[in-house]
Amino acid sequence: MADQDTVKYDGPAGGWGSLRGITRIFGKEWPTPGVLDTLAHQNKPGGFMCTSCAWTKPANHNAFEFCENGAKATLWELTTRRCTPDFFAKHTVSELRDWTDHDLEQTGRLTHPLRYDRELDTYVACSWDEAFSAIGRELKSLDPKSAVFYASGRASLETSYLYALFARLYGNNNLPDSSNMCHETTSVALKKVIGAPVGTSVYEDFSTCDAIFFFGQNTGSNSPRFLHPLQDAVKRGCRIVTFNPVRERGLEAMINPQSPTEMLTGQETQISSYYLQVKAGGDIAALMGLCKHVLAKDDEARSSGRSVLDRDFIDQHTHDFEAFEQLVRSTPWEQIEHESGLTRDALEQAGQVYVEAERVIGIYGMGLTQQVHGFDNIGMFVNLLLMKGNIGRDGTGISPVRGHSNVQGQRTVGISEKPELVPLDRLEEMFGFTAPREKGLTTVDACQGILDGTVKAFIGLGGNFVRAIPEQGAMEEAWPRMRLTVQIATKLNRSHLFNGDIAYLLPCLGRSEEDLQEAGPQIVTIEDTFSCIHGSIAKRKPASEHLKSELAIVAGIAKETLAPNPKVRWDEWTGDYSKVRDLIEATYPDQFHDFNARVFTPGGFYRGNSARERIWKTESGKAEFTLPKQLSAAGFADSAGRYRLITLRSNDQFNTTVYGYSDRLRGIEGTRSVLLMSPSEIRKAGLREGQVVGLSSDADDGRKRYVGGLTVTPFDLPNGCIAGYYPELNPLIPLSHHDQHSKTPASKAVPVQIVT
Ligand SMILES: Nc1nc2c(c(=O)[nH]1)N[C@H]1C(S)=C(S)[C@@H](COP(=O)(O)OP(=O)(O)OC[C@H]3O[C@@H](n4cnc5c(=O)[nH]c(N)nc54)[C@H](O)[C@@H]3O)O[C@H]1N2
Ligand SMILES: Nc1nc2c(c(=O)[nH]1)N[C@H]1C(S)=C(S)[C@@H](COP(=O)(O)OP(=O)(O)OC[C@H]3O[C@@H](n4cnc5c(=O)[nH]c(N)nc54)[C@H](O)[C@@H]3O)O[C@H]1N2
Ligand SMILES: [Mo]
Repeated sequence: MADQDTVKYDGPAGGWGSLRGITRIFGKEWPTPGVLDTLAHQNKPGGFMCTSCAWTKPANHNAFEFCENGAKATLWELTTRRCTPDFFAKHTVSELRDWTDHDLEQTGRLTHPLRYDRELDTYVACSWDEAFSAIGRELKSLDPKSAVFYASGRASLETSYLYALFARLYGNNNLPDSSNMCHETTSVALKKVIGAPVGTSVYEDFSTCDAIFFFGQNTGSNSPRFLHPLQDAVKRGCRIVTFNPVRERGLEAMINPQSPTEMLTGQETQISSYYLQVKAGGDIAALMGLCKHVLAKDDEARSSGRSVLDRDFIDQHTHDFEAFEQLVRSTPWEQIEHESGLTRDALEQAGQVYVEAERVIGIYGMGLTQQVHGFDNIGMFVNLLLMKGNIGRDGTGISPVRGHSNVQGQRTVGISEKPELVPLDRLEEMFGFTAPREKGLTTVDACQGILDGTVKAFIGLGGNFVRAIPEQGAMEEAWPRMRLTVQIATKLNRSHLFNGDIAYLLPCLGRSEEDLQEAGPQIVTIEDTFSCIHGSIAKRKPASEHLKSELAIVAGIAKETLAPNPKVRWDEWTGDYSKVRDLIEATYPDQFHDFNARVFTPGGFYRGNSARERIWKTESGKAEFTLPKQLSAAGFADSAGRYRLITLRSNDQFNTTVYGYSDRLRGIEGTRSVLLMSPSEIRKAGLREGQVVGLSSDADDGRKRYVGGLTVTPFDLPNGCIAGYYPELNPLIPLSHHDQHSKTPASKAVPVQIVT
């Protein structure tokens, strides 16, 4: 229930608010001419593929197939502001550490390759040749195992393939990706239980499903174009059930900004039939409750000769059902209610939607993956779907909504610290080398290595690693102890302000900018959340004549680092990306056959998924039921004064890129330094609205971590849970606080105390 005192936005998602959001950025960013043309072609076949989220780019697209956030991302990239060497001549790097994330990126596009000058404590312009040879020289002198090659999920399939190849030719599998902070739980859990590391639904499934269960994914902010098929589904009678501690407006109601009637009449569509405010970390218990209801209904049905469970599917296609059934039956409702924070009644009502639906899709996001027992969250969600054969049938499926626009694709073409997921034998044959076979470093391992001094070099292909990771205080201190740090980026961010002995900041083209190489303008490709591959072609004039493409930068560094090898042709590949697509096809012939010919397939080409065909590449050869050992996903015990902190994104940010200070959908304006708390918790803690407080870590390691200056803001949240913004609260997350199987940092239930 919403509390009267709660700050909240009563408007729907989409609607006029989203248009105002776009026009505000338009005013602020002075985008280059031609930006409207770019937006008109955004996410359409033969057009440019947005750099914001990984939502699909359908063949039967809308007139404008971009959302508020996609438009913001494009405008942010096509700004006329420039961050030049003159800017750095006026500001030291130490001084810039006091700037906000917003202000750093607001300086505009980076224009020149830059070297960090320690004496001047600032960046100075250098030549590309200087940068490449200095980086190559340093990498050659280091043990390859001590270097990390991070990627943030945006770079194309072509660049990503070559980046991963470079790391392996150099001698390591140290290829962590933003996915390691995000959906790595998915890659590990789904691989284990259904034998495929990605979701099984495709876009068309949304037109035939009868129910959609949402766990911890915030569609309105993070994948707004998904609201269109959702709205259509609701209109044809599909029921939506949401589990989320926060009442997110996008999952409550929406107005389609592309429908003149809806815009003029204010007619909104109610999205969720049931909205259950589960406790942060309470999903294993909530899912257990749903499964318990399904079993109870099956017992009833069986007495009259019917069945709720899909017994044929369970018998033929799954493993360990009996043990799972026993676990569900023996778990008492009181425990489920306690751990989920939900009543039996509410869970039974939601469970009944599942029982009655013939075809169900399970959607999830960071609410499930960023938990200490995130693996079990996903295992339980799959359990629920398996009970009624809701995987591998039209209109069904398990469907993680991926984050960065090409994060899934980067994993597909080899950016992975897990050598067993990469066809190393084939690479060895193609490029005549011996590939490293030892496991590489995840994000958490890389952080550990930087802290203990074993990691000596860090190359960042995009992203804002230092700001996105946990344990930010200690990490910022340790970072400068590295020998070499290199960041390939479009805009200045906090990670560029912590530098190793030798440090370079290399500016690259954005995806909306024309990429001219020897063979002419180049196409790049990306993979969306439904495993569809899309070509992207960009026409805007680059922000500076000194920029290079990401692919050319990777090739430039690789060439200076590695010994010559006639099978490795960096210049040829840089001159013509279609040759890199040929390499991808040769490496993954089943998924990427006829790659160059299929680049502009409307709606993308589907690279397939075995689990969708009910082929289970698991240990048992069947889909696995998972038996969680605990009902709480939070991974720590509750105690007096300890809260579960949820770190949230607003619709006015893309990860660490903060466009502005308007969290329109949650009604929080003008500041991000807030502590969201239910009015009853505020009273219980003896606080008052508007009071400025701090948060300190309450992890059992006893280590001091603190963030201050947070204004207590009443907000509709379950008891025991408080919330604030990512990345500002990242210093509070211990490095050891991560999913037990995948090491994804557990940013959605962090143990903290309030300090007054
Ligand atoms: N505008 C915008 N779009 C984005 C991004 C962005 O920052 N801004 N980031 C992109 C990236 S990289 C990613 S990974 C995706 C992330 O997109 P999402 O997966 O939606 O991630 P979050 O917004 O971090 O969290 C999702 C939801 O989980 C809920 N939640 C928190 N704890 C729990 C819990 O214990 N249980 C349940 N059931 N729910 C919980 C939160 O209230 C929130 O609504 O979005 C992508 N798209
Ligand atoms: N507490 C907490 N922490 C989290 C999360 C959370 O929910 N809570 N979410 C996690 C998740 S899901 C993710 S994905 C990570 C995100 O971590 P990252 O992917 O590392 O971070 P971003 O903020 O997406 O990176 C932004 C920077 O990317 C650069 N950039 C933008 N476009 C381009 C481009 O086209 N090319 C190149 N080379 N650079 C470009 C710009 O310099 C910009 O400043 O954060 C994680 N951290
Ligand atoms: Mo992400």
